[in-house]
Amino acid sequence: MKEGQSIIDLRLYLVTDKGLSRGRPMEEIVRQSVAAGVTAVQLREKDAPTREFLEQAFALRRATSQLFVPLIINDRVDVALACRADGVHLGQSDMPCALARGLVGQEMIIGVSASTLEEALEAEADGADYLGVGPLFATSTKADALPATGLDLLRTIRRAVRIPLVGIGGINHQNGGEVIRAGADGVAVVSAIVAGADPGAAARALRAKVDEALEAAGGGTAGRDCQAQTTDF
Ligand code: TZP
Ligand code: MG
Repeated sequence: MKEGQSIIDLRLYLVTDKGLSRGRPMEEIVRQSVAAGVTAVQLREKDAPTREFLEQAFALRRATSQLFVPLIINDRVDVALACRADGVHLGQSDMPCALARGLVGQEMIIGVSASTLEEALEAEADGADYLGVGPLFATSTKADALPATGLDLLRTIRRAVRIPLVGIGGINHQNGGEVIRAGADGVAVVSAIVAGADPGAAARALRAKVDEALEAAGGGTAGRDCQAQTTDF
């Protein structure tokens, strides 16, 4: 990868949560929000049995391929491989990044969650393609979320690693710009889009803040020279 080039456009990264979708099909929320500026989608299914997780993964694989946005699967390397996702996102209690890399090969994107500088450095050394840093702000979306780290963690990690960073946790259109100004290449959001009465309007408002902040910062790594990795399906 060339310096300053990212393999995934992280500017506005939608993370799904069926429990917050007010009964609306996730494909519909994905379509509306991608049309309004979401650049990447992560399927996050914390409670679904494997069969159900796979069904949702194949449904979102079809939708995201049609929409030309990458699909990342949360937690499960096997589900990511089975549905030919563009990537997998691993937390600190999931399969270690280095082992996952051995299974998925060099082409698949691997994202890793980091809540400390040490975790960030380790993930980069282990071959992660991007980091999800947080929870930056208080959130009720993740049951076992650590206390909010604040933006200083993001600033510290930005200075220490070269791979793209996405902030996560309690991000909305009011604080999204600050997250970019603190060094993130993009923002990952669940409730601000998924739980919104109008997911498209929420995505549009967030994307405008992200773009404004990236523009002022001279463009983040994810915002320039992105190579589309979307798999045909
Ligand atoms: N990881 C850290 S915080 C979080 C995850 C999955 C939840 C973020 O959800 P929200 O609704 O955007 O605060
Ligand atoms: Mg996980």
